[in-house]
Amino acid sequence: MPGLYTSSFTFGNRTTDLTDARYAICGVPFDGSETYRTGSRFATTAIREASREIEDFDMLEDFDLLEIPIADYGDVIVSFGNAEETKKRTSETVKEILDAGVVPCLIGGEHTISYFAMSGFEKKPFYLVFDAHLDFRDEYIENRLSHACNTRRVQELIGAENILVVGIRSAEKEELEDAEKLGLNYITFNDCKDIDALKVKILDKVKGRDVYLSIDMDVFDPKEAPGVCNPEPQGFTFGEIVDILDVLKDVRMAGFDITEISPIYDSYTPVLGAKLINKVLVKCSK
Ligand SMILES: [Mn+2]
Repeated sequence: MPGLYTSSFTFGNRTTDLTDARYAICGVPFDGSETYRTGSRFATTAIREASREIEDFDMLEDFDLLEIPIADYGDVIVSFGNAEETKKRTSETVKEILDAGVVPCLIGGEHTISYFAMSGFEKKPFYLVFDAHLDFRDEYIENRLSHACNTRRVQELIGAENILVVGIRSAEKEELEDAEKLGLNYITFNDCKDIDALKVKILDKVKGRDVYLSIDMDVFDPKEAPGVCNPEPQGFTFGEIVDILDVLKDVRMAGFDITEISPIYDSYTPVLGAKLINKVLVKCSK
């Protein structure tokens, strides 16, 4: 516990213990397979720093975040250059959080940490992922634990029928053929223009289910979130994503992550990430 005039460097300055929390923030500063703009390992610190500057009261949602008990469980000690060991450490940390009856909220790091986290669930939840990229390659540059293969690895874990990918605007022809062959549910960005219709489509898959939510920050328009590892033109505004997150009121949140922010390219995107975490928690609690 901090003193009278000191604070601990935690998400939102929170000091709640894991045992008293409903949600646990946990960083995974791993960016070992990044293929373009690296530096997502610095996002766990940058997002915490930004979170400390955001009001606990969400005026637009008329909701006080202090009503939600949130613990900061620290960062996984990453074994750089060793994705297998990092997977083991991340999945075991997620299991620790789940065993305490708490919902894990992971901060990346690259998108691969999402697959690492899903590996820690004994009872696998539905996987709802927002991403500009399909990430459905079987391997990328001889690396099966590449961030370009995240959704493919999750599919092997839980089956394509338990995944919905939203906002896709980039994929190889072969990835799309594999996705069709394996029956992967995905909604391209062209089919995301009508937000109300999109919410209906998402709820059709997730309503009433245990859901793990994964947000790759490159699903946003790069004008909104410039500090991402693989920027992809077009994409959602922050307001649109907040609107879409209304679907969380009708699911049981099993866990979530936000990934792929590289703060060295932009100091605003971590603010967007921190605010997005707050919005997810508020939507789940209303
Ligand atoms: Mn992506």
